[in-house]
Amino acid sequence: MFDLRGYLEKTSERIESIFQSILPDDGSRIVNAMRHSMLGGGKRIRPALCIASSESVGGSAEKVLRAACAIEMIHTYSLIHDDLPAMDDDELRRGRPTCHIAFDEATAILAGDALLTLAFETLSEIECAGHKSHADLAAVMRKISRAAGFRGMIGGQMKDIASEGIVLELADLQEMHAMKTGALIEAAVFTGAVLGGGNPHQANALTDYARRIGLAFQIADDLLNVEGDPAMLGKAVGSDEKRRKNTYPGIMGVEKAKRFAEDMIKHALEAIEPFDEQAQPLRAIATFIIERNY
Ligand code: GRG
Repeated sequence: MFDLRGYLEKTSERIESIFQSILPDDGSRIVNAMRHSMLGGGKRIRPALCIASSESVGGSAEKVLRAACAIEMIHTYSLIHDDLPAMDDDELRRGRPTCHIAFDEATAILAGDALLTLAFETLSEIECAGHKSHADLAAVMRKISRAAGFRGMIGGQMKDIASEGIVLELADLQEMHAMKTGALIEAAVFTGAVLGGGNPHQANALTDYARRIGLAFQIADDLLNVEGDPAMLGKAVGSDEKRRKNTYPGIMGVEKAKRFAEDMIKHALEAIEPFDEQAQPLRAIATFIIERNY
């Protein structure tokens, strides 16, 4: 059986080591805040997906490590800003004080901005080696930029805020989450496929896989906010109901939401059925997404 725990631990070590080399400790307040949020926590699902996607098309982890680290920086920036008093106002993240609690609000805003910009600086420095063309790298940067921006994560967050207290239709909820959570997950898988040397046919199948696990990931996140253990999650639960947020369990009930997520994972696995055993990490991550308790 595939050792996903070991795979995620190794991913975490790799990402932390790359990040330490990109942003060594210089003792400044802004770097301390960036390092506080980036190091020592988080499942590292997005970088793991990027690496696993590369491996599934015969590429290596090394080929995509810097891009995977850049994607984790963008994700971490979104968590820092999402935790701010103007957003979800949370004090605990990844089992530690959120950035604005450990530092202060202004520093947390700047640390998020600095991680976002550092991510794109890091992407721009990826060497155009082997068969990779500048057009491939540009496609990756475009995909990640769109996923992070107003057509993706930020647009989804805006819809989320605007719909607090209003009951959404399922299709609108799905669109909101495809933007807020799904787009960056899809970008991580796409990046691995392209930089790993996959062909367009493989990239399409992997995109199909990514869209389905992205949706299941958000359903699982919603379910954990209802049923999860704060000690395991390293963050508070019950906040969605308090803020009258639109969630899958809220709209369709806990049991139906669970079945919906299971269905999504079944279809995701079907999308990558033609891939060989090198896609085992992708298969294990898909299953983990709905079975996780953190
Ligand atoms: C620009 C002011 C400003 C704010 C931006 C972009 C944004 C705020 C928020 C994005 C919304 C967001 C946080 C989406 C991600 C939702 C989600 C499921 C997060 C949890 O991801 P995990 O479980 O976390 O992968 P770990 O800690 O394991 O990395």
